[in-house]
Amino acid sequence: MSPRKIIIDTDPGQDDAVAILLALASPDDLEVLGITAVAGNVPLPLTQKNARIVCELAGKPETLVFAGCDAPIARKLVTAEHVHGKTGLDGPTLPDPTMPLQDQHAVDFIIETLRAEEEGTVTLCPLGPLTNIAVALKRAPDIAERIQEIVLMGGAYFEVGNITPAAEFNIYVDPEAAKKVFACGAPITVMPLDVTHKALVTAERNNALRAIGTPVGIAVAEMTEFFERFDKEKYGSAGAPLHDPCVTAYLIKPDLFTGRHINVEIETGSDLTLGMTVADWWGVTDRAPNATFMGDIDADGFFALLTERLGRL
Ligand SMILES: [Ca+2]
Repeated sequence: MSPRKIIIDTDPGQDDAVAILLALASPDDLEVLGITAVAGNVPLPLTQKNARIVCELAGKPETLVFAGCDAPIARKLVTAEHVHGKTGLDGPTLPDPTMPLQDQHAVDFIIETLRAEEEGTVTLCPLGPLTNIAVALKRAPDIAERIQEIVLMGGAYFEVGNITPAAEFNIYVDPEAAKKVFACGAPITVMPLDVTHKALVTAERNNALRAIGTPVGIAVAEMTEFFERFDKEKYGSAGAPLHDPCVTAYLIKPDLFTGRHINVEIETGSDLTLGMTVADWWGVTDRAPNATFMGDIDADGFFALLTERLGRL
């Protein structure tokens, strides 16, 4: 079977970095057509730079990296330096990238790629606010039916919120974009906090990553140690949740995850619950299902996959 073609849309972010590394470590499973950066955890000049730092760390400087939207569709950008540090990639000391940033705008790349590739063969992997994807859908509505699947990290149901009591960060930052994406009609698979809060980097799991002994293994261990300080304090959990790699792990090994095909709507009107993913987990409405909303993960299997794959870089 030929590898699945993906575009990673991202706001690195240490967990984005791990998601990208997992994809680049798995060329038999995933062909990364390009990486499109968006403003999110940190502003765009840093996310596009961080994406290139990660590609070079992976030893894949030939990867195409594009810069996209620098602000949400209708709101002021909210960032998360309190979690990810000033650079977005705090933890390891990594060199500034020398590989180029592509001239083309990320949105144009997404549109052109979906039009150029055979229909139903390109999967979008949004790991940050959904601005780039929504702007592409708005500008080129014809691409919606050409998308094989959108597999995204965002939202929550049982875990409710992490940036506000009601909302997860990626959806909260650009709720209008999320609304557009969830209504686009393409198959959508969601990795919400309900899943990612079970993908915890315990000391034992982090030791296994460090024990890979390569620059990638050591950098990943240092990244997770950095944002773990914040998460442990916040959640009192055994380790930091590794959000975004759930997306790329799902594409490699979908059996690690279970969920429900349900209706998910995005709150854009209420100040109190802005960006909430109103997920009809219990099927109490007759609204049509529009997303497969994951609820559980085989965390040991996930970390085994991650450790084995990162060891290949
Ligand atoms: Ca992210």
